[in-house]
Amino acid sequence: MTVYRNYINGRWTEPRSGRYVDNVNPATGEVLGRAAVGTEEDVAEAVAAAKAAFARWRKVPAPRRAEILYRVGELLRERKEELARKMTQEMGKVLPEARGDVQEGIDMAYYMAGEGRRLLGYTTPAEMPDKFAMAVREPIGVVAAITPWNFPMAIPTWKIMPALVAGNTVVFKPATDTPWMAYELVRIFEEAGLPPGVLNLVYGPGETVGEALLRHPDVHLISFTGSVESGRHVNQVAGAQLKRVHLELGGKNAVIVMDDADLDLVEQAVTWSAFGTTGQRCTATSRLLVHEAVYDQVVERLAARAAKLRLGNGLDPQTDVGPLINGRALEKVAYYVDVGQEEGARLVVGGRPATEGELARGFFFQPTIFADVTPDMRIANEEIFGPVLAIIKVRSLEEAIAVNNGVQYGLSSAIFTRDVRNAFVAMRDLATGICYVNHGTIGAEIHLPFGGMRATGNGHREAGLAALEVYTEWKAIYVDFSGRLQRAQIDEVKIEDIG
Ligand code: UN1
Repeated sequence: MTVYRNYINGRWTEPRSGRYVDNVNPATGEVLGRAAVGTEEDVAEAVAAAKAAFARWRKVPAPRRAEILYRVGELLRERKEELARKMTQEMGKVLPEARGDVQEGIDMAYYMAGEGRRLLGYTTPAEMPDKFAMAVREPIGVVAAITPWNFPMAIPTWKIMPALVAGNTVVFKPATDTPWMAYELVRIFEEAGLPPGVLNLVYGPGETVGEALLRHPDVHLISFTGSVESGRHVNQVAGAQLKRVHLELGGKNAVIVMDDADLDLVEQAVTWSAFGTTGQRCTATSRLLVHEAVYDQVVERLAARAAKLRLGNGLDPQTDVGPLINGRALEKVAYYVDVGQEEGARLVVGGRPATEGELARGFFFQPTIFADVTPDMRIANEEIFGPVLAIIKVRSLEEAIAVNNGVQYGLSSAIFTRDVRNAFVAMRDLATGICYVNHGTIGAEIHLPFGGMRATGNGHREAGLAALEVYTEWKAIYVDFSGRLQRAQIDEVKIEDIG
């Protein structure tokens, strides 16, 4: 059994609490390891280490910083299979998806390693003669990366890698449900040659360890992925201290199915994006807005397909859908199924925990579809984060777009159509940060901006070049080589004086 300790200033250290919690396999109930319960003192030590390391790390040439990230990418690639197997045990997602999660980390490592030789700023003409002007990117300082359990490898890399290549140092607080992946990732950074203090790891609950990071005056940037409620709290506490806050919050993503859609493709794509990762992606499809002309057909096809999905341990190649992450998640999903029934939606498939045989040991819930949902129902507005799809009938593209945009979230959306006009209207009018045509709502690639509008975030984006906007700030530099006092906006530049 592995014991995951905090990693502070290049050393694996006991938490000050002396306490550890079990890391449980959500498919079997087996205890996989024990994770440190960090304290405020551990956070203070980690922040102090990150602050001290920043003084040097910010001056290491970015291409050199990038070489370490590249090496991390190589190590992740070599260990992809081993890491994926561990991830499936720790988090439950089926093995091919766990491989994909590690792959996102590899992709991000190589992509951000490339940024080490770019991190582009710009030069621009100065308005006075014999004067040079440029804008360069600077690191911000100590970054707190607070990450969720649903992409336990990918999301930490989305935060840590751009932060590091830009010259920041990091304190990483992973989700309590996935300490193993955090441990493996930090070990790989250590092996790749990252200097002590540049990346620190503190385990523990949000209420204590997370809170201490929000409040610590030497933490300059909080990057948080999680619920809207927690995100609001992060923003209030850290924002009040004028820290930079980057938030990736919930989703209530919809797929629009038009009357001219390829329904075979819809069937496959929606099943994948609604029930893949057991619906536990911020990008998961949780609403399906179906044109009335194909409504009955789509409901019937999806229900038949959902009923055939095989639940089980994600290591078993026969399994389509793994467990939910823990008992609280199972209760939440069951609660929303009750809510949907009370609201008058029609349960067409699923609706109960799955407890046959071996499944009783884990947190399994049947893939569930509600039809005849109306846009005002709670199950059409609130994020359930489980295998529950709400199908809503619409009469036109305009109505579908209005329903899509009518929720508080704006992460991902999609349209299935063969009509180029429908596609372009949807691309223009869907109010989400990510938009797909003829593809479900999941599966974003790491070199494009990732994030959402309205309550999904606070305007920042993860991944892609957009990540650099989060992890750097601009410095405008003016060099006057005229040898005299030149006052911008005041002294007139006379063309005849120019020699
Ligand atoms: C998430 O659920 O928070 O786009 C991230 C996707 C994945 C990432 C999801 N690449 O579905």
